[in-house]
Amino acid sequence: MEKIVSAGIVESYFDKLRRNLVLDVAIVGGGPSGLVAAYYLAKAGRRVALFERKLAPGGGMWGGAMMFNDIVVQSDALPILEELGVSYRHYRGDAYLVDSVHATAALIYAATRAGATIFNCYSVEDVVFKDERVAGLVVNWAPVIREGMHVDPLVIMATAVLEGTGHDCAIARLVARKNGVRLNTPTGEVIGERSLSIEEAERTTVENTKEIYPGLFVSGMAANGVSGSFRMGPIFGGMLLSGKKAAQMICDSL
Ligand code: 48F
Repeated sequence: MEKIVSAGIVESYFDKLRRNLVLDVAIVGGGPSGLVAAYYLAKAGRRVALFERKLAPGGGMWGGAMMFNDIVVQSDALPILEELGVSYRHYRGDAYLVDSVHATAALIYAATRAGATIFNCYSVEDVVFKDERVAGLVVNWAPVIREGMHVDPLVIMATAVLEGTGHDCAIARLVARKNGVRLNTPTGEVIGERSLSIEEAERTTVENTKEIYPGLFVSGMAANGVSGSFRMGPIFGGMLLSGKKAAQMICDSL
């Protein structure tokens, strides 16, 4: 049994990795917007993989607000919760309550069940930049990056890259800085997020979900970060709608 267990894992893992070296869409970050995008892209029949640097995908959704593990979602995002099998209950006005652990687990399950592959413990450290477009990801083990080990990365080629890295928007930043290019933002650069303002932030998260450079799309909090809009705290309707919009835009562009 010992030999079979190890052989099975090694064979299966490297087969999975080999099948995902060339993708339609590579998603950076397994927060709610990236997971929802992965679900809709896989459902549309695209070859999509998501790269998450932590052990558990889910980003900022697990912990609710200050580790009180409930989140709020508004009515316009309820059809997404229903499609993904997430339970919710009405609270007041346009606020619906969702158990954040249940919701995060459901998003991960829905994305993988639809056919998206998730590679956890992968850090995206750079992009492939070819013919003035983003053409893939440069990836390494997250612990290699954390330890500062001098180990060269691998490359994943992709027709489109979606950045769903949350508040840092690190991928857009490095694309602009390293290649001296202007992004499709009001200033041509990564502006950085503003303070908290819920209604405005929720609306602009969806509005700012777009292709910011040929081959590079942004979703979720990264979309607001690059375009200089507000943060919103533990309300997640905009994240879900942003992921769905990103998937639709990418499908249209492929
Ligand atoms: O921040 P995050 O949850 O992304 P999101 O979809 O959702 C934002 C909300 O959680 C919340 C909010 C309220 O609505 O504002 O913050 O915008 O998840 C981002 C994920 O990306 C991973 C990171 O570990 C997290 O799980 N990530 C970030 N940089 C990298 C990365 C990287 N370079 N390589 C791989 N994963």
